[in-house]
Amino acid sequence: DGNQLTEIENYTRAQYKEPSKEMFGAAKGKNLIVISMESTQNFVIGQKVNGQEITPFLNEFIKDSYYFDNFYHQTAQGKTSDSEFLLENSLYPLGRGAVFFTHSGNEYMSLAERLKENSYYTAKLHANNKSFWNRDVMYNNFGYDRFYSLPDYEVNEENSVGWGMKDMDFFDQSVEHLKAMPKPFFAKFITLTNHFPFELDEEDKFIDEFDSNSGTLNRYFPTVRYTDEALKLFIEDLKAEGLYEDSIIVIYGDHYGISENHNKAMEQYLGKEITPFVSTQLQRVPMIIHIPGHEGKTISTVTGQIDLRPTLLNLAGIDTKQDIQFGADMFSEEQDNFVALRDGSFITEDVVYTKGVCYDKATGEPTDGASCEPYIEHAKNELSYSDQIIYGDLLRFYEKDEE
Ligand code: GP9
Ligand code: MN
Repeated sequence: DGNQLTEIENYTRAQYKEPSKEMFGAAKGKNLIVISMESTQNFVIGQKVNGQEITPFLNEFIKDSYYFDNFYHQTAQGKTSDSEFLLENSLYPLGRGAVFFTHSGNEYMSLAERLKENSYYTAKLHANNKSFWNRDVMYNNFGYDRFYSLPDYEVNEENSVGWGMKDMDFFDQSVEHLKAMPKPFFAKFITLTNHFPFELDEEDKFIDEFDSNSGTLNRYFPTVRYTDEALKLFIEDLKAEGLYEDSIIVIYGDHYGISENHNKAMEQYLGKEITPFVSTQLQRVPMIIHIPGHEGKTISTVTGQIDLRPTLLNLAGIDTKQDIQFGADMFSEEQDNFVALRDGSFITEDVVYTKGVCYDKATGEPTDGASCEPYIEHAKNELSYSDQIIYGDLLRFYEKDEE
């Protein structure tokens, strides 16, 4: 009930982190282009396979952007939809099932809604069936002005592979949609080609497959490389259309692509044993924010998808102090360097806690539990408060204070 919400509100407000003065409003009035990269983990960034770069475009783009190299996905069974849920609400997805299906009728305070209140046009772009993951229903709830889905694209045999439309064609056709949108817009893209089972046509293979006992991991590298190329062409198009200088561009990975079933092959690629510590570190996904006129900078604060909403709103110059959310602005000087994963694992500056074992980050070896002890309760509280909001549909009781 309402009292339960008050307790949670007190908790989230106590966690509130002041935005960085320098970054607050840095993207005010600009278009916001957010791209969710299917199944892209951070271990491919800056790396090679068979002597060939896996993400040559992103490696260059990062030099000119803010790059968060300790950014974790926090998704569970809802996969891509969970990452969307995190972005919109700064709430944790559920431990079981997909909240996009189970709680699509709840009251939320979405990112899209807040941007709309501040006169942004809001759109989702994803060339798949609109009802996949119950997206059409959930996007309506989140208040999106428009969902460009399958019927908004010309999809044929030629420009499809695997799950559907190829990323290059998707971006190419999406530029026309962008041009038609009122400004400023918030446009959220979801790529598709780098999805299990990682199929590609011959002409789209820019690098060779890896050679291991896992066909999945072997094929993963060329499909990641393909999406990297698609992003490069998209950015070139944005420049040609005069949209690049007026937009901030955010690119991040939705969730892992290579599951623990492929550990043997991953060990071969990484050249090291995959302990639970390494597995947890592999849950990092790329996180890149490009702001025109800003120099590139790598930021190693421990952050996660839960932090996207406050970060993006603050960049747009929109205050979130009164909002119920579990993340914090990633540029804040007060950032607490703490990320809870959905399974109760957590990461801080010094430790990784997973499957009941506390690891020293510097050595990757198990360490005295005392270094993790203070955070175990904190991780549980985070997840449980967020779950209470979802299960009780508590945001319907939320009332904004008078300013
Ligand atoms: C489907 C795409 C993939 O439209 O977003 O979803 P996933 O299987 O990664 O959750
Ligand atoms: Mn996905």
